[in-house]
Amino acid sequence: MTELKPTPEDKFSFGIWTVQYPGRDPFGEPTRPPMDPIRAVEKLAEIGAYGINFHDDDVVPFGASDAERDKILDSFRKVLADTGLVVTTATTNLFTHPVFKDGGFTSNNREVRRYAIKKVMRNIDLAAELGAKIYVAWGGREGAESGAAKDIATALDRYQEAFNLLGEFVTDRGYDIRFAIEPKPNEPRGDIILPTAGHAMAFIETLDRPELVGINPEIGHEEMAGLNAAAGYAQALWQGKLFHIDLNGQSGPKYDQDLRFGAGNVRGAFWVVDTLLAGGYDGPVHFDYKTPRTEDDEGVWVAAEACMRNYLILREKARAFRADPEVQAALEEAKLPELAVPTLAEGEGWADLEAAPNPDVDAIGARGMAFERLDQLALEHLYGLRS
Ligand SMILES: [Mn+2]
Repeated sequence: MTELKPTPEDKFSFGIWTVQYPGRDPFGEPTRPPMDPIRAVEKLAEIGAYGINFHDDDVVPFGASDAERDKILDSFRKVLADTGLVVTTATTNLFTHPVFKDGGFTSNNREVRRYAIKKVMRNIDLAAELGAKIYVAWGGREGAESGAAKDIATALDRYQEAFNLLGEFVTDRGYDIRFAIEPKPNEPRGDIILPTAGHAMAFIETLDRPELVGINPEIGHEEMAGLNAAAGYAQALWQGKLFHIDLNGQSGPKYDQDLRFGAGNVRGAFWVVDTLLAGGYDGPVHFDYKTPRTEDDEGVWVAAEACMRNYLILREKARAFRADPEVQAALEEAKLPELAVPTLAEGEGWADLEAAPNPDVDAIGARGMAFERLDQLALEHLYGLRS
């Protein structure tokens, strides 16, 4: 096993809120003291992170005066310069303050919608100045708990209006920034609009500037919906829409566990890494998780380092899996190369197919697909029995 030390080429990036999370949950008060964003950045640099992502309110407290904001941002810029950490990504908090109780872009209250877009524009200005290339939009409060409370089609009109306006904003300002919508099925709302990667990608195609908008799928969010996260990542790559990723861990469809990457569904994590490598994803390898409230400050940094370490472990295992001659033979046996052959030959049309003889369906039906052997080889790589 090669040394599992993060390097800048790995592009590991963290939401600073991950390490700042003080352990507050719906049933209990924080178990850790607040963490200053400056310390979060310094420590992330120390453990080998390459970049960071932040919500406006993670750095500048909500409601701070302009003078306070300027002062805080000066020290934020300084710590970024001192540590060399890259701001890969930024995002807006449209969920904590009670004003956003019914959402930001899709709140029934028009004043809230106008304020939400303005809040995003203000932080995009900062994001652009700090060099962020991706602006994540997690609409956690865009949704409802009951049927008549939200007219979904009309709410989608407003969602579309917001992204069209923001696309115009970054274009007019000349910013090199693209948006990444982060789907989630529920929590904190009973049901959230754009609940899965598929819903989000379909929505994006309705926008004025679809090329400016992609998705930021989070492993846990896809698995909360009972979906295969790797398959969602694969489709996003296939559609050219995997603008950003949120890696974490989840154990099946239940509340949003936000475990460190590599915990929870380990097999799912292995296939996500395999998918990212196969698809040539080259954006930030970003972690979005919450250290459980059982942990103290030391545990926070154990979890942060473990995210990167687990990615490096799984990357090594995925590469070894793909390079294994037995795996290559098993892929052949399972007809994966044949899937890459177009169904019709060049020059053929439907009429040729109509005229073609039927295959020996009974013989084909009797033959096994040999997927079990292939999957067992993957598991043996994952379990450390092959390398
Ligand atoms: Mn989550």
